[in-house]
Amino acid sequence: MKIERAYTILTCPGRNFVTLKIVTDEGFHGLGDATLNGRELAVKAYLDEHVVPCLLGRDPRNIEDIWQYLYRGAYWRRGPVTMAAIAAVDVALWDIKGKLAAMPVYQLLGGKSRCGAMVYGHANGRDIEETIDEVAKYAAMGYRAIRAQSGIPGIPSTYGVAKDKLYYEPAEKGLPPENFWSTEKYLLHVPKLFESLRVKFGDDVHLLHDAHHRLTPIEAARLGKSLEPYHLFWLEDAVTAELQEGFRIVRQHTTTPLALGEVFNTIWDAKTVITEQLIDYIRMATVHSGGITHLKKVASLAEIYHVLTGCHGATDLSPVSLAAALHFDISVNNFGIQEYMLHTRETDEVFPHTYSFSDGFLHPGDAPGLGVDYDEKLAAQFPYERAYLPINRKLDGTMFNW
Ligand code: EZ4
Ligand code: CO
Repeated sequence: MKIERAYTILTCPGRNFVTLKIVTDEGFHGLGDATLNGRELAVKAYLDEHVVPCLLGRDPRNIEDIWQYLYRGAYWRRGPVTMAAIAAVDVALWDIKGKLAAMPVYQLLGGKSRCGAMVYGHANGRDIEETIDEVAKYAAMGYRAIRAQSGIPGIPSTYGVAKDKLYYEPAEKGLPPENFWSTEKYLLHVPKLFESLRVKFGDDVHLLHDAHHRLTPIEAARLGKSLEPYHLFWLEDAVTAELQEGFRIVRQHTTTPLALGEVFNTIWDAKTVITEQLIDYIRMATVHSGGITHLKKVASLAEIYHVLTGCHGATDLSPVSLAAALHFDISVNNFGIQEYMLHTRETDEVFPHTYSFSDGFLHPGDAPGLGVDYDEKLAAQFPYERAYLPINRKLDGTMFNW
């Protein structure tokens, strides 16, 4: 069996997605997500110009060998563009293998470890009252776990607090918008938010929060400590993690569980925080971390250090990525939770899929492969539009993290 054709398809049904389609000489095809928010065309060119020519004629069943060929063979290792390109190939090959075996991908990964993947939804409001209303909506929809973000008094706009509620989209068309930030105001506000949420919703619902890499280790330690009475499921991206050792300081001060890794690309990015048990949840996703093949290795390392998985699942990860995550989630033993943001109706129509939500859980379905298809005709109606994540400045104008 040979790879006969492989090509990328770009579409923008509300936001940009890059998808790789691999077709075999026996008529099977597989899909892989290659979307890197705000840098989409870089991954597309990497695939079109440098990867696809090397794939033609290869046996699509040799997933591990093709992964190593693309990783080691390039000489230039790691990085989000490279690893997203490798991920797209890898996930498409798992999709093909599932179809060949006439099995859903989770069966190839060891079968089911649980009936479904618990997900968390995104509730965000301009202030505490509006955030409470949003949390109530997710609770009413059956969510067991809800991430809560609120605007901060005295700061005009905050990343992670969207205008569009249910279909939250982090990127904006055109050039990057600018947000402003004050750590002092943030650290005073967040404990008040979670105190109000516990008073309103009680102790049962899992509450999560994302700090989007904006704190220093000692500030994160303070936040974690001040949130302990509200027993968060996790505090995400408390500190940027280029310096993994920074998490030692956070860890020694607080029992609030820590989640990290949505921007990581390889196991090396997570090595110190996992092996020193500095985090509780690893957020890496197939699309930005070399696909199912690499994420399985990350999960195996994490498992022996009591770290659970919590895959990134924002709207800039396509339905192909979400499906790949779900097959992974229900098969590995050390699954923790899955992020879930609803895609727009147009996106769901471009990517018809078998996964489904019920009672706070997502289920991948039992179709052979990933269970996701791609409507190329419909996709062609939504041409690419340049869009970026916002940038963030301190109130005095200093460029800051997100
Ligand atoms: O900022 O997916 O936890 N989720 C997040 C997301 C990310 C975007 C970046 O492209 O932090 O909203
Ligand atoms: Co995040």
